[in-house]
Amino acid sequence: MSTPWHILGAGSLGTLWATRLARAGLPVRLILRDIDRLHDYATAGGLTLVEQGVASSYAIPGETPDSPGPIRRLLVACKAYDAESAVAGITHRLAPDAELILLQNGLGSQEAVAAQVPQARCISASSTEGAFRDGDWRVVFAGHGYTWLGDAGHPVAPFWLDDLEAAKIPHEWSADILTRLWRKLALNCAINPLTVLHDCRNGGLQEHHCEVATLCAELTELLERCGQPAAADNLQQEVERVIQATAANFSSMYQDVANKRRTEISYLLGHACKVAERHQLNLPHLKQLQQRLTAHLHSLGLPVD
Ligand code: NAD
Ligand code: KPL
Repeated sequence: MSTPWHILGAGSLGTLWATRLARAGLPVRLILRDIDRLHDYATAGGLTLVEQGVASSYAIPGETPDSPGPIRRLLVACKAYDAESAVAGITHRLAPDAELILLQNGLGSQEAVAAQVPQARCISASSTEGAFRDGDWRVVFAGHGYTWLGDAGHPVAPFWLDDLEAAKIPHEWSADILTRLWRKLALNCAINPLTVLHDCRNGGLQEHHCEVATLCAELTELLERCGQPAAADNLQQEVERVIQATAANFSSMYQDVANKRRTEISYLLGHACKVAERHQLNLPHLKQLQQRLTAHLHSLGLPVD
């Protein structure tokens, strides 16, 4: 029998992965936060994936961090701010050859998790797939995309990419995953906070062209300074392309704020500002953006970290 996929975080992306892997006949196990969540899940009877309006349910077995048995392959599908504490709860179960796949957006959480599990191989992922929850244990597949996976310290692709192939999860092994993560972080820093502050869809930023251009210039400087010139390449053009291509959409940060959910600010803009400071790089507009966003979140009673 092939190695089970343990999924930590039964939210949007975790469910999107779990259901597709299960549909392909692969062994999958969900790790729920605690016994109450496990009971709740057992009552629901499984996870439901809604694709093009059609709902399919999968009775994937659930467990808690305290369940017995080793974990050899773990998909960490929590938000960036939860990843470290969630992994801390299952480290005692990790097999010596365990592999972790980290689905978190932004940067900072991957390093924190890897430091916690020095014996394990940590693979970072950057995904453009889109999913959202429309009920408990129920996820809508909202946007087809791609997931890049890579391991900055070890360029050889794992054999289990075959499982993703079988599950029809579009993916590619990336030799420069850090560049991909930085590029996405830069895009998110140039777009997401401004959509929150200007209360607009991504396309609304076409009216704030100068502000976007100034941020792109500072982000380019940052990427070049921290050894990511490829991520800096034509950043402004790419940001403008994404703004146009996703003009009708609300950014993920906009949606988090609109739904009164904690944002991943610390792993996006916060991380960019922290790295700039480490390099003694003065990026006044980026810093001001962080201050404006922090003040805005604070005024709404949302966490600022
Ligand atoms: P989500 O909030 O829908 O799901 C996270 C899940 O993790 C929640 O169910 C939460 O209860 C669970 N969780 C948190 N701590 C836990 C713990 N200690 N034990 C067990 N479960 C725990 O989040 P999401 O939208 O799936 O996003 C996950 C990551 O993927 C984020 O970093 C996000 O930015 C990134 N991402 C999401 C999408 C998307 O379309 N949803 C797309 C690309 C990237
Ligand atoms: O990834 C995004 C998000 O909303 O988080 C895009 C669409 C690229 C905007 O930054």
